[in-house]
Amino acid sequence: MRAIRLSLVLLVGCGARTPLADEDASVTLVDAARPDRPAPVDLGAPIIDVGVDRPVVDVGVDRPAVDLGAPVDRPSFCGDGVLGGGEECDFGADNGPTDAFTLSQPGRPTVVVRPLVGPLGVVAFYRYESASAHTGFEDVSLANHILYVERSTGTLSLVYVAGRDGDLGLMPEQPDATLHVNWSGVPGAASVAVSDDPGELQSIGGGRFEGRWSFQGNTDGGAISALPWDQPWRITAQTLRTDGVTRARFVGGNGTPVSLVFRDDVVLTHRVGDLCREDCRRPRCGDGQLDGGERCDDGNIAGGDGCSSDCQRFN
Ligand SMILES: [Ca+2]
Ligand SMILES: [Ca+2]
Ligand SMILES: [Ca+2]
Ligand SMILES: [Ca+2]
Repeated sequence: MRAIRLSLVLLVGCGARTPLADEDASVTLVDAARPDRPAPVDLGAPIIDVGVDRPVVDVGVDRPAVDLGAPVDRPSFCGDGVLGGGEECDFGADNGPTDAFTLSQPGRPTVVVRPLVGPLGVVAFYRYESASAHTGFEDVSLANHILYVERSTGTLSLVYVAGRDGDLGLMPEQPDATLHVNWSGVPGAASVAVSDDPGELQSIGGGRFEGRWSFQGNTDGGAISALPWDQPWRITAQTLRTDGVTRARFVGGNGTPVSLVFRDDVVLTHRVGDLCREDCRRPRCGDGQLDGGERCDDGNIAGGDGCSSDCQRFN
């Protein structure tokens, strides 16, 4: 019996929880441990940036003056407009193409062209017969812009011819055509050498010429001569109205004719004067490039081979 009582005591002892000093006091203890908080700070109204310019505040930091010393000589380069070592010329932004003749149309790359050199005077070259031209470049519905030079005299002309002579018996025949073309920028010395047909190509003053053509089964056109070699010029051909002509090309001395956008302006530029290439080299007679101031350049400075030693004559 004693043993049983002991067990009971032990069981009671193990199952009984020792009470905390004060169960309800735990809340009170936490509160008591919290430090005193400072009184809330009044932050005032929020600062709203309404975008008002704030004055620049001079914070007054003195920057030390830096002595950069004497200017340092910079090396010259081609295109700086200063003639440097190894350069034959340097015109700065004016360095560029030196080609005597270039052809351009809006939105297309500029191409270098040369005149077609022939033995005939321009009137004979045009060979106006049966109300038509017979240069050999005529074709149905095709307009040719030809830059032509007579070999013996060096006379430079702009020839324009559209259509083809029906009397040649070639088919198809040139359909009925109406063509209005204006030229502007023609140097004052130039004049109409041939009009196909008479009166249809004429000077209207101020460097302007106009062609007003109607033709059926043949050609219309003409020639403007003599364009100066010794001054720069820029001639624009503007096609205003056309029926019966649908294609155009430029014919020069470079071999293959240059196809043109028929209705777009055609600008032929002649360059001359003191010229400097993009690589700061001067154009030279005999370098094979027809430069401003030259009438020919066959790649040598020998005469009697079609281009004289000074690039001024076709002999
Ligand atoms: Ca330079
Ligand atoms: Ca005619
Ligand atoms: Ca040359
Ligand atoms: Ca030569």
